[in-house]
Amino acid sequence: MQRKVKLYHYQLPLDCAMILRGQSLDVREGWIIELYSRVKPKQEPRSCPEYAVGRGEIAPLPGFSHETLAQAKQQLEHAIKTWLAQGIVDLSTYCPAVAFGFSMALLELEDGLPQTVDISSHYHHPNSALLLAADLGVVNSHHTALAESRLCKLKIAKETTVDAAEHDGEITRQLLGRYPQLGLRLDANQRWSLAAALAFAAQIPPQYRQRIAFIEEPCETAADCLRFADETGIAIAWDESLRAADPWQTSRHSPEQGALKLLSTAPTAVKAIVIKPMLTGTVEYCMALIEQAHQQSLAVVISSSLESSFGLHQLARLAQSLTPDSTPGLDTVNVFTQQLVEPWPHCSLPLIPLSQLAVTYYAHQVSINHKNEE
Ligand code: OSB
Ligand code: MG
Repeated sequence: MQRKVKLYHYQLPLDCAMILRGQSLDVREGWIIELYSRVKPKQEPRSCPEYAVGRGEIAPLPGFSHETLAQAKQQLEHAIKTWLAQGIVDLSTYCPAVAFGFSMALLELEDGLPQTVDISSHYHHPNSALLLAADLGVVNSHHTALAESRLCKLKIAKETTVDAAEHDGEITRQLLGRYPQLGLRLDANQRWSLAAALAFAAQIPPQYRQRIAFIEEPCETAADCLRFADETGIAIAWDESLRAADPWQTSRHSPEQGALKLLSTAPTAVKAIVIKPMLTGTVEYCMALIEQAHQQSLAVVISSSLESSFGLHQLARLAQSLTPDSTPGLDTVNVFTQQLVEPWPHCSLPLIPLSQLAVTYYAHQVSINHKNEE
């Protein structure tokens, strides 16, 4: 057999209220795919066949992914059968979760994904900006980490009133005042009106504003986000807008009409884009977006879609290879009660090995009359 595939299914309980706000998701479901491809035996031709292995995670995020889990499963099996039969599969026609996870497995199979994460290059946190809710209790309980961090990401706009936005502004100002070395990324998930966003900014003294690297999507509309940036001098970043400009169903064959077009006209107030590969597509497509963003002098933040610790680890490796100068946004392992396959740095949650997951085997049946090679 030249190729075979194992597909592991996982279901992990989680609590993601802080990150996803209103949306409730109690169980994260997905697959780890393992691609096996036979490598030529080096010396003894009759020795056991040896296989190179590549893995990837496929996990559409309900409420964010356009594809359902059932659609992803169906497409995944189609991709598996195509790859087994032909050794090649055009992933650009598949939904983002399948396209991304399968392309990661192929990349690993071809040794294209660096194996180790160089922890020393991120002095503030091994693989990610520390992710916190804009809550005084939460902030206080992370004093030690904050005192030695260069970068922290705050989830703001939990409540959307002008008063609540002002309160978020106060907490942000206190953080910047208390920790003079700290830079901030903020994420409002399009939840503020322009008035609320301006009430937030009014709490931040102008000399502090440059230490806010960006606010992701402060307002409901892109136009208001740009107006906010114009009026306050606080930089912004695209996350949701980038994906809205790029629904894979319509623009996957002509990305220059979707996300790439949004990037080609990026105003100066836009400093960064957030790429969530699981919601975006193949590694190759993510690379095209990154290249385009870099040409526009935009920073790129590779970010989590609440993958398992296995998927987070792969994203950290990918980020290190594609965006080495930018700290990725991967501090989400704590939404889970368990880790999967790969331990995340500094995380003490119990680890589930692949052997404890339900698995399905796939192999190409050449013809019924053919003798099995193994
Ligand atoms: O709002 O950016 C978001 C995770 C899943 C879905 C949406 C979001 C997130 C995160 C991940 O915030 C963490 C990050 O981006 O730094
Ligand atoms: Mg975001």
